[in-house]
Amino acid sequence: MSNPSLLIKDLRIEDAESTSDLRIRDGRIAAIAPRLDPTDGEEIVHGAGRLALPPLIESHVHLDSALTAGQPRYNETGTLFEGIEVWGERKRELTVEDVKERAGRAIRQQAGFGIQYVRSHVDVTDPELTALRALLELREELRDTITLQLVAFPQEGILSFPDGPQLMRRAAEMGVDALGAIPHFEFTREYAVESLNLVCELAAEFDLLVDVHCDEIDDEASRGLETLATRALELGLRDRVTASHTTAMHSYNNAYVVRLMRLLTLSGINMVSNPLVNTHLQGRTDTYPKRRGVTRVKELTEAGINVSFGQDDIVDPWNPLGTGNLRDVVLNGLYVTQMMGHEQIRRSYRFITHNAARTLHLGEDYGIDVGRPASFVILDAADWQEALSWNAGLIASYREGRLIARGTPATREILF
Ligand code: 17E
Ligand code: FE2
Repeated sequence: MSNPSLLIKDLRIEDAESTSDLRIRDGRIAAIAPRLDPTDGEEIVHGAGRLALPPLIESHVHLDSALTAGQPRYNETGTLFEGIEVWGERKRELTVEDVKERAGRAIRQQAGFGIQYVRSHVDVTDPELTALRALLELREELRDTITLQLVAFPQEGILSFPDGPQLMRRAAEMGVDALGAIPHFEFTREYAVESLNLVCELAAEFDLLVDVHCDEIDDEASRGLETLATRALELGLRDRVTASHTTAMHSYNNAYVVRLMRLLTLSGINMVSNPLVNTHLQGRTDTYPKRRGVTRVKELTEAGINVSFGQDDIVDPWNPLGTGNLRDVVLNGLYVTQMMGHEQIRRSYRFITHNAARTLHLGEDYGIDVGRPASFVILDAADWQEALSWNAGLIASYREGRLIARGTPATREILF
């Protein structure tokens, strides 16, 4: 048959009250209706009332370090800073093959949970830029199946690292999607400000996105975010800029946050929170009470600022556990930010779908709608609350009409 189409019956699309049938033709969604009758020779799949979501999006992960936990040693203090030291040791051993093999494995794990879009930070504080070369190759090899966005991430600083500014420019020339910074790790507040100015200007020059590891520290005096948001506003970069982590915002005084919220709203920037890993890394200098160290997701969301959730790490010096499954991140995120109201839970899949799509600038091709590419996932649950509670497995992941990952429904037998 020259023009096969596929009819999937009985799917709950996002948070719809009732189920729909969905037709895929030529890699696009051709129709959605409460009931569609099969055409001649059309293949039929029974959705059985299961949940369909737009593809899941990992908006913040470090694939260059994925699956290296214990190499050469474990991070026993659980601090960000010991993680950076351990990674600094492992980094000396990197080869292109090593990075591609681990990152490729991690991406396939992610795909098994329904992820199709991944923004990975890549450490560029390496004169050889080995990890970046590896991930640029992987981005090309996977391009038809998984969208990989790469952020040039200066793990050991820009102004505080030998040739840091030149390495950022080289990364921009090599074709990264976004530029990062790490103001709270620079030697001085002045360097922090200068590094943010530098990446915003470089991003404007190369027409790149910006995604900064911003104020990932429990220091209430760490205020990179106000500088980043101001540059985003004044250079007109606006929602092309993202502030990741912003854990210091947990510790800011409320009077300052009121002033900051106005600026954040004006600037239009996106925020990414990594609740699972930051509850592990932050609060490490506290005795009791011990801070949670997660940015103010509830208040930001209520103010209309776009927030997504990321995994941050998969089995590396900053997170010894994890699989890449974003469900764990959303579950932890809702508990730790106390976003446990009924509507907050119902809408929480947006942290790993629509909100993340805005941050990644995926545009009009993203979402389950007639005329758009037939890219979506089916999870083994009747709705999102059930998927979240039961850690529902993936049934199918379609990318432009092509099945790229699948699973079988989990069964349990209670033997009494
Ligand atoms: N590097 C960093 O600076 N912060 C993190 N959370 C990770 C790596 C995972
Ligand atoms: Fe990170």
